[in-house]
Order: sequence, then structure tokens, then C-alpha cells
Amino acid sequence: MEQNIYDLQAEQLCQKIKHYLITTMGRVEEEAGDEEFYRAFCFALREEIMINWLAGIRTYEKENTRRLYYLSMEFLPGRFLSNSIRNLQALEIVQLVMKKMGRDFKVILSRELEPGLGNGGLGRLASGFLDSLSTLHLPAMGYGLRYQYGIFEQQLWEGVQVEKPDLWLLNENPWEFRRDLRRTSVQFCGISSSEEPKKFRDFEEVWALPYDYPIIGYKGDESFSVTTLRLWTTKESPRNFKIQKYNAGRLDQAAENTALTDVLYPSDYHETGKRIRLKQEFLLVSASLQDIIRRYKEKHSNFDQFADKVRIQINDTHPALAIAELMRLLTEENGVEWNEGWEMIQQIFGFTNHTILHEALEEWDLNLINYLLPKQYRIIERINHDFLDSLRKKEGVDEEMIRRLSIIENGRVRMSHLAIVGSHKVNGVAKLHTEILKNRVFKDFYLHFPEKFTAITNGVSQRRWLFNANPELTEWITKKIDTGWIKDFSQIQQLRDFAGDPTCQREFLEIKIKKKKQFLKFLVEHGNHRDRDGIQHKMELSLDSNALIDVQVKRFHEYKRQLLNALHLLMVFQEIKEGENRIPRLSILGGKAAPTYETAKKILLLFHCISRTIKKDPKASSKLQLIVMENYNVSKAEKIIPAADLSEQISLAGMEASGTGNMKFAMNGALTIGTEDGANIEMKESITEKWWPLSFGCRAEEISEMQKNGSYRPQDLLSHHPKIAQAVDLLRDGSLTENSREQEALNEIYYSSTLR
Ligand code: 26W
Repeated sequence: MEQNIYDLQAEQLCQKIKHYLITTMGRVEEEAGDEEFYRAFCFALREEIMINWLAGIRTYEKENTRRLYYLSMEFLPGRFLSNSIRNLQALEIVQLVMKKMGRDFKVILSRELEPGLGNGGLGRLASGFLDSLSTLHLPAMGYGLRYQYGIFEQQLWEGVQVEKPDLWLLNENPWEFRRDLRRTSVQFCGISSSEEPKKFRDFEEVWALPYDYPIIGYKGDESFSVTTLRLWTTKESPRNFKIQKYNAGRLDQAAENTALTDVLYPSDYHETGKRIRLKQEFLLVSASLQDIIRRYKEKHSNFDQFADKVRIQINDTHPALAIAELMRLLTEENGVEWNEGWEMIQQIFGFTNHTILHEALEEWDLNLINYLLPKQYRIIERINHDFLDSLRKKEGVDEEMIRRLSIIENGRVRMSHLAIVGSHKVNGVAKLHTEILKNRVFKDFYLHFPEKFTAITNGVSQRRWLFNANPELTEWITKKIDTGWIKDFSQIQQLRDFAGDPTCQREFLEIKIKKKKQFLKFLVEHGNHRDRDGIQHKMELSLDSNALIDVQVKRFHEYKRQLLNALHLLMVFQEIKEGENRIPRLSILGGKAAPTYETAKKILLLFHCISRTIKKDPKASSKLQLIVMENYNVSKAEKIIPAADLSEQISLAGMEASGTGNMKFAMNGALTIGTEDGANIEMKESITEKWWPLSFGCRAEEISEMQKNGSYRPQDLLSHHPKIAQAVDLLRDGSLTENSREQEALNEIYYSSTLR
């Protein structure tokens, strides 16, 4: 009976796919390539979710519920198709369709180019939230930018990072819906006259056009919800092109606004201060807020309920201008009084901080803001003025304290201060991180507004990282504890009852081996390395699934300490050469370096040199292999993480705000080697010390101590540990390099890490 229903549904889907092939691509089934088939398949599947998508929006409208809006400059949703099929519990039907139509499901899935509209953790977190909000049927929406080019494609030419444009929009994208009716105008610049200071003229108008993406929640036993991710673009609005500038021979100026959403800024942890970036941030903020207000006004004739109906979360300071822009929209365009408006603002906004790195804290040049956003600048001035006035009324606040708290200081606008002042809650992304915010980074704010600060530890979507990425382990878990964990991950605790059972242990290890084999197969089929001219060559594996798979995948950054991993590999290399018996180890490294981050790029090059050196040594290569994976992204993560035995989370304590890779590996059964940092600490707490065998490095307080009293002396370390010294020496003695460019890079790493 059930088989018949499946068969019928599969047959219907087949008909729809054929229909789309013909009507949208002009192709018949037999002649359609994989790319066309992929697209037609998505179109057909899309039909199945439209009713739920619309119904959800209708319900929220009818019930006039409070809405949560998540504003973020970055989203990293990963591929849509596979995750959506799994969430819809449609895998069996789809597999049947593929069989009927003679297509290879894996090949079709891999046709999808993932939207890399983010740098790393912060963007992935934003997408994870949308997945959860959708699964939990909560009335929420994400707002971001539809960058024509997402995070660059990383190529490694003999270990040198070469950045190529990310072409995710090369073909028509079946997951996006262009919403012409929701087009919004955003204004920059302008001058005001002294008679009417609020009236601006000669401003620059930029049109933002939204595309909507359906974020499909997990279906479970009930029905599923679809949440909207709305991304703005300036590219598709012909009015943004300035023909007069073009005629005057200034193509750059003519196209500045059509190009505004062209590229994602690829420097995480580093604020750029660039004008185009400020324009991008304001575009997101202003277009989204106007959209939010429009939606509210469809239901209300005044703003009395606005602060009750709207909540806006700002993802780091990047959208913090929303505080000034909403204040302007309320008071200047919707007749709300200043004080009332300000009360509303503080109820509406929440602010999440994601890093304590000083270089990453956004500050804008006052003149730049005043020039590009004169209206908003005046509002910021007034907000700051009122804020400082209220502080002055407090006891014990001197002018030095005022300077430290001021939003505007020293010719710069401090976006984190604006965000804190305008929000009712400020959250760090793990306990330790929040403590550091309270006691160090935003100490003065915490002193005056302790009630605002709160810790909300990050999470990940078990649906993408376990349910979808590891069907074998999913099936095993579900056999033991049923499916409740797919929606509510706390239920995974029930597995404890099985942990000591030898049969369960064996079953679990069998699955791990299976995932390792699949990954190794993927490496053999797709893993290439490039020579100095960028030409790809097949990669050879010297180890098999018996090897320990040791993985560090994340952005390249000094605080993430990939360098320590490299030095450790050199030690292992030496030990094997000296005849020590070590278990075979396959070390996998992956991650992008910001294009201007020279040190990170040198560390990437070092890994290449180490990998090559090991490969050339027959004895070492029978026990050790290092593979640097090009262009680490969400899709690659889905393949690597289930196969890992060891998860490297070895940050400089205090610096990794939370970390989320740590959780993805842990839920796939890898052991963590980790610093007591970010969410590692809380993971260790809940796993308990007993089952956390691999703690690594100093704790945050020890690091602070060392920094305070200058007691970190790498030379002492080297003189006490000959094995480490021997490994570190390889950096400068020429044994890893083949040319002077490489040796210069390694020398720099050597001297900057050992001379202090
Ligand atoms: C201004 C440029 C810029 C862009 C992105 C500066 C800073 C960022 C992010 C804050 C970098 C980031 O992704 N931070 C990571 O956020 C994750 C989600 O909260 C945390 O798990 C990571 O620890 C944190 O490094």
C-alpha cells in the first residue's frame, strides 16, 4: 500500500520535472544535461512547498503575531536541495524519481552551487538560526544582501592562495524569487538648507530589489514551515545606473550603485573603513526597515503597537545603523515623538557580539558618515547627546568615563557603542566570551547597565550536520532513541544508556569507518592539487581508513593557531623518521585566509611545504599524510566532518568567542582536542572531564597573566624541549622548501614566533 503511494507521488514528480524541462528550458528529458535536470527538479520540488510558505505568512498576518527580524550582512545557508529533501522527509520518493528517470542523485545534488554569502562562523550561525526558527514554526524572517560574488573561491597554487570570483549565480537559481513589487528606495548624501534643516535635496537614490529564498523547516510528524530569507540587490535596478556620469566618461561613478551589492567583503576580523562597505550596510538596514514598517502598517493605523509587534536582532555591529535609521523613520516620516521613539527602539533591538578582536570592532570616520548619511548622523549625535546627559546625572561619572562611553569619540563613530545604547540586550555567544565582554571589552557599559548583558551560547543545526550529513549515524541513533532529537537535540542524552554496550560501540565504529571510506573516496575522485601554474593534478592517498583522521577546518587566523598544528605535524614527522611507532594519521587542513592577511597566507604555504616534504619521504608517508583542501565551504564541511576522528579546536584561550565547528564534529562522534575557550568549555562541562581526554594549552587567565607580566618566552620553551626545537628548526634550515619565496615565508614565520 505504502509503496503504491510512494510510486504515485514519484510518478507525479517525474511528470512535473518533464514539464519544467520543456516549458522553462525547452529541453526534452532525454537530451537534458545534469544542470538542466537539477534545475527542473528544483522547480518541481518548489511547487510542493509553496502552499506551506504562503500559509505560514497568512497565519502570521491573520494572528498579527510579534515578528522577529534577523538582520545580517552574511548568510551561509549551504546547498538548499539536499537539506530540503531531508527536512521534507522526501528522500525515498526522490530516490525513486532518480531511478525512474535514470539519473544519479549524487551528481544532481552536486550541480548546486552553494551561496557563499558569508565569511564563516557569523554567517553560518545566521543561517542555522533560520533553520531552527523555521523548524519551530516561529514567525521570523532574515534580511541580508544578495552579493553577486560571495566569498571568493580559493585556489592553492603550490600552496599559494589565489582568489577567484565566486560564481554562485552563474546559472539561473531555482531557489530565488524576485519580488519586484517590494522594491525599495534608499537615500544617500544630500544637503539641507539652513531655513529647513530637516529637508534634504540633491540626495542620491538607490533602488534595492529583494529576492526571497525559502528556508524549509523539518517536517517531523506534523506539517512543515517555510521561513523567508530576503536578500537585497542593487544590480537588477536599471535606475541605479548614472547615465550622465557615463557620458562624462566616468564609468566607475556611473556604475557605483548598480555594483553596490556586487561583492562580499572577505576580511573577517578586520574592519575595512571602506566607503562601499558603509553603503552596503546602510542599504541592508534602510531597505529592511522600510519593509518591516510597510508590513506593520498593513495592519495598523498608528505606531502604538509597533514596539510590541517587532523585534530586530542585529548580527554583530554590521547592521547597527538600524538604530539610527529606525529612529529617523519613526520620528521624521511617521510622526512619532522623539522620546517615545527612543523607548521603542530599546525594546525592539537586541545586539549580538561575535568577537573581541580589536581590529574587528567597527568604527566609522565621522566625516564619511556625515557625508554619506547626513540625516542619520544628526540622529546619532542626538542619541549620543541624550545618552551622555543621562550618564552625567549618575553618581561618580567623570568626564574621562564619558569619553570612554561616548558613541562618537576622536572623530569616529563607535558602532558597538551605538548598538549597546540602542538595545535592550547585548549578548556574547558563549559564557566565557560574555564574561570577557563584561569585564574587559565593554567593562564601562557593564558597570552602568549590567542588566543588558547576557550569555547565549551558540548552537548548530543537528539537521544539517547530523540528520543530513550523516544518514548512517542518523539511522543508528533513531533506532536507539527514536526521532525526537532531530527537533530537540537535548534528547540525544538518551544515547548514554547505550554508550557502554560493546555491540553499540562496534556498530558506531563501523559507521565511522564507513564515513571515513566515503570521504577518502571523495578525496580520490575530487581531490586535486595545483602546480605553480594552477594546473590541477590528481591527488594520491598514501593511507586508508585505518588512519586517524585529524581535522582542522576553519578560517585561517593566527588566534586559531593552525601554526601549532603545523609544528605538531613536524614533530610527528620527525618521530616517525626516527623509527617511533605511531598510528597512521591523515591530517586534513582547510580554510580561507583573508586576501590581505599575509601571515595567514604564509601559514597556508607552510602546510603545503610540510605536505610535500612528508610525501617525498617513503618512511614518513607510510604513516603520515597531510592534505590541504582547497576552498573549504559548507558543502565540503558536510563531507569532512562525519569522517573525522579528531576535531582540532586549539584557539588562543579567550579569543574564540564560541566556535561552532567544535559542536558539528562532536555530534558526529569525533573526539575534540581543544583549548578551554568559547563553547569548548561548556561542551566539556556537559560531557564531563572524564570523557574529555584531550584538553589543550593554557587557560584564558593564564594567557592574561602572561600578557600582563611578559612571561611568555618562546626561546625558553625551545631550550627546554629539544623535540620542539628540532621541529621548529625545520622552518629555517631549508629542509621544507624548494625555492627562495617559500624559504622567505618560512623564515618570517620562524622569526616572528620565536623572537619575542
Ligand atoms: C568587519 C568585518 C568582520 C566580519 C566578520 C568582522 C568580524 C566578523 C565576524 C565577527 C567573524 C566571525 O565570524 N566570528 C565568529 O562568530 C561565530 C558565531 O558567533 C563564533 O562561533 C566564532 O567564535 C567567531 O569567531
